[in-house]
Amino acid sequence: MELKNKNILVVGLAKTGVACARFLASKGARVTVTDMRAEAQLTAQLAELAGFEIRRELERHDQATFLSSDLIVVSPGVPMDLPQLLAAQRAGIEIISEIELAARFIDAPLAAVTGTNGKTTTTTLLGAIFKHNGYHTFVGGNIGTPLIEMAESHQIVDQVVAEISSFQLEWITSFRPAVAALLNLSEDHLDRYPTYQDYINAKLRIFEYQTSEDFAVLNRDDELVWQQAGKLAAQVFPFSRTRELEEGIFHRDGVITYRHNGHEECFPTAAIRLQGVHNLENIMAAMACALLLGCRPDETFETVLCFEALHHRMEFVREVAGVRYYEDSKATNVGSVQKALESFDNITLIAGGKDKGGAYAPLAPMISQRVRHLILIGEAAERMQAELGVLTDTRRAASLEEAVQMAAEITAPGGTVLMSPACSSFDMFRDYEERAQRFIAAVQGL
Ligand code: UMA
Ligand code: ADP
Repeated sequence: MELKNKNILVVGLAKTGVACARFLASKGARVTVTDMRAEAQLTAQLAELAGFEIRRELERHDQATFLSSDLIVVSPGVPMDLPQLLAAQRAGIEIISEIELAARFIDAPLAAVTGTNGKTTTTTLLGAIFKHNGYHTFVGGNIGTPLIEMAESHQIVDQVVAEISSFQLEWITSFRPAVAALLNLSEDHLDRYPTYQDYINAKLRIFEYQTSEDFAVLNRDDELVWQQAGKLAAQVFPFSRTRELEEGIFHRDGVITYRHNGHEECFPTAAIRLQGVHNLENIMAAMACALLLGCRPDETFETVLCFEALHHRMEFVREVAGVRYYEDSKATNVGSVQKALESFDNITLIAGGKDKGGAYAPLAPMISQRVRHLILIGEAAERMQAELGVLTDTRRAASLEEAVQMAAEITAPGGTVLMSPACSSFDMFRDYEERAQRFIAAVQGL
């Protein structure tokens, strides 16, 4: 792809925009960056562009700039229906996402992981497996390091592992992973997509440019995911924790079995540290991707055995007066909270935050069965109370600290206090990490 002297517009100037602008400028393109934020809010980003000749258009998106570009590269946080993008699309201007740009400059095989939940855990594990197998591995994508940073760094890499979000897939035109895993599908990001189906369609694009030489690793136990199996060009490789498979990877009676082309490998699960049924799914998906791309079984499973849970995903904080406190700040949708509730009994659940527009009703059976007390915080509290409040003792708290205090007062010994919000954090916190730290501090203070 020739970039020299092309007029390229980068939309959004956060991590992705900075990395794209630097890469494109270093290739000799005439780069403009545009962001709705003002210069004062972008000091750190602009400092990273120092030394590069890059035009800026801040606090606005000028339609004329979009229309006079040869190519537009869009950050994941910029919605697809931005009027300036739609106008450029109508004018026939090429628009791509950052992962599309990066993939055009990546030679190494690509393993891509998507799904509503478990992406970061699976991607991190898969990266660790490749590294333990001796591959020079780059791990990036939605996990926090834009893929284009790899292209910019000139590292020698023989395997790329990418966490991929629906947002990043919106503007792809050839992105083709050698292996792509779809972990699960449940409602999320309905503040960005008009319908749940639009969100699903965006996610499914991960398979769009695969051919019969590639693999699609699919969750056999997730009906919505499995419905796609017949529609894909890639070879389908299922994983299951409920049924035996002729071809695929499955769990039964404490053993993970991998079957591919008449060959079988067995791995006993007793010594695995990662807890929870959902993590068994993540493990099988990561193992499938690794083994299909040539990793050795022994090294692969050694990595699985050593792998610990990532922070802020159902993490144990402390036991106080016979009550165990867990922090699951990364649970920002109903699907992840459901898995957390499946893991405990006798729960005091602290939930709420910024509403993403989905229904909370799918939590109803688990709330009725397992949640003794529900404490709601944040903007979503009212809607959650309306959908779930009749099912159990439900209260409101004005802050996370008040919620923790309330939980400590009402939870009987033997119970579990779980913060698993089902919402994003931006109404009350900088991000999910700050929400986690505030919860931990409140629990430590009890
Ligand atoms: N902006 C505009 N105009 C708009 C909208 C936004 O100018 O109409 C600007 C904003 O002011 C901001 C920039 O565009 O400066 C948005 O950038 P961004 O949100 O894409 O932020 P990045 O730092 O580039 O982060 C993105 C991903 N962000 C999102 O998908 C929202 C990061 O995923 C990802 O780690 C990073 O690229 C590297 O690939 C975050 C995320 O929340 C963690 N992802 C979602 C999730 O996991 O649920 C999908
Ligand atoms: P993602 O990157 O997709 O957000 P994470 O690995 O960061 O995934 O986990 C996010 C939340 O989802 C955490 O609350 C975690 O406990 C939960 N989770 C992890 N894996 C799964 C899974 N396979 N199914 C459902 N929930 C999961």
